[in-house]
Amino acid sequence: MNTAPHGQVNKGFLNSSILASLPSHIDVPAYDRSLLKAGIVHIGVGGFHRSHQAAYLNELLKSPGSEHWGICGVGLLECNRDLRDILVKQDYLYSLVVRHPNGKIDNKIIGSMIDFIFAPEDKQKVIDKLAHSDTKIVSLTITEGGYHLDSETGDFDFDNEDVRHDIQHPDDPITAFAYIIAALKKRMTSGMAAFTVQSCDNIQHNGAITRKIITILAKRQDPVLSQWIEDNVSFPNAMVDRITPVTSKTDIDYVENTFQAIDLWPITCESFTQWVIEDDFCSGRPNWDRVGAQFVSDVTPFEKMKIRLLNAGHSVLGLLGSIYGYETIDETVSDACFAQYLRAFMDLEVTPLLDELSGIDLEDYKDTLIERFANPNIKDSLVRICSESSAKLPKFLLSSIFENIEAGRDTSLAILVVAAWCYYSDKGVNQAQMAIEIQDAMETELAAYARKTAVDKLSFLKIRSLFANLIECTEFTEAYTTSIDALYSSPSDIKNVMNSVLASKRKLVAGV
Ligand code: CS2
Repeated sequence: MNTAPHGQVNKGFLNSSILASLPSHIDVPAYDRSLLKAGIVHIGVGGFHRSHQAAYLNELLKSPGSEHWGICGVGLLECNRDLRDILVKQDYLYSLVVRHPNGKIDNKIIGSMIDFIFAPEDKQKVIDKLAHSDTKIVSLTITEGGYHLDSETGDFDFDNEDVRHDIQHPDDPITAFAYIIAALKKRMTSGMAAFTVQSCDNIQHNGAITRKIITILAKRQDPVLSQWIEDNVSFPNAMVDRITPVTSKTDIDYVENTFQAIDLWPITCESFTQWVIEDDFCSGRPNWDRVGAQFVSDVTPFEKMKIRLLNAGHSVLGLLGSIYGYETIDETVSDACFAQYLRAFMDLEVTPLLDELSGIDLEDYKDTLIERFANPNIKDSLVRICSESSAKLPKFLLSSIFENIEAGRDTSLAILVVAAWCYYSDKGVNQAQMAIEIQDAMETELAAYARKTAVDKLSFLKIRSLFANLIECTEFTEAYTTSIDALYSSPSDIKNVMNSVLASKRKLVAGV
């Protein structure tokens, strides 16, 4: 994150004392923040949490009656130290700049967060907060990688170093799951009610998966605790959506000029927002439906639609666009070659996998997605989109590939994206030979396997924890080899490769 420019400070730093003096067009929290109690403890206070859940609560708090639904943020990682320092300095306030596609901008100060605990400094404080009687919901945005799931088995990775530590030292937690288990144990032992664990990550069945992880981990410690969790804790599934780019210096400067105050970590996001939640909360919940969220009994079809179209669509544009040399999603999708490829991928390789959803017209949904991606006021970098692809692609893209192969359907458009991921991991440069910034926990392993492609075309697929048994599937490997050959023989023309894969696909669909 960039910090605010120093040395030009005649504006005040954002905090409670200057709210009343901000320009009148800024939407400031008009509610009394001193009355709020932290009914929600949120682990993983990234940009997305601040543009989404915290923003929904900010709207809800504008009407009286929800004062017990303030948020206490928790940062588990050493890299959350700056965020903690900034939030403390700003009385946990931050600016949210909502940019509509037509150029309209909503400028807000979000006041729903009232505390923040930085775990590396005081782990017990986090456990005590989770176990506090005010805490009714513990919500999570710990990213797709934070769930430590193996693509091959679908199981939780007990070999992960942090997980191994947590099993051996349950009183000195590292992962979010171990903190939650320690707090639930405290609640069970002291006869308190449980809290709801609410995942807000882009994983299908995010609640069910969180339940499974927490109960099996707890079982290793104490089967009675695990059973108590099964019986008392609810884990609602949810579909979450709002595009939130990484904060840039331009965003910081915009806030300083428009809000006439210095916010060291503002958030910018698109105007679209969606939250579909299973109504399963063991200790009560805010009335999020009063401010636009939707409660349903089964979120599965919504999650699948969003993850397989939006998130996978992002990865399609991100990997192919990076190789071409684009830097943001809006510039990539404004290129007709990429827009057509994306649309064909959505129509031909994802739509057939989706269930009917009452009230949602899939054609409109896809049109809206392309408009959202094209929002020229949201500069969402391809570096962000491609970051942690090793945690994202299995859930966003490979799951559709597996389902299509299983159903005997061609999936060559998605297969080119996997081949492009290999090429991107191997070369690390775009077609103009400029370095691509790759951020991935598996970067070294990805590069090592990808670099053997010249001598073994299927080398990349040997990373079984990602690709499971795809290497044994000829429907996959034939199309993959064609794409690898095309990419490696004409590396300077990704659009040509995309057009030729798309043309073959269209012929196949037309039956010619
Ligand atoms: C993105 C998501 O990380 C990614 O690859 O697809 O962060 C996406 O912007 C959000 O899920 C939108 O709701």
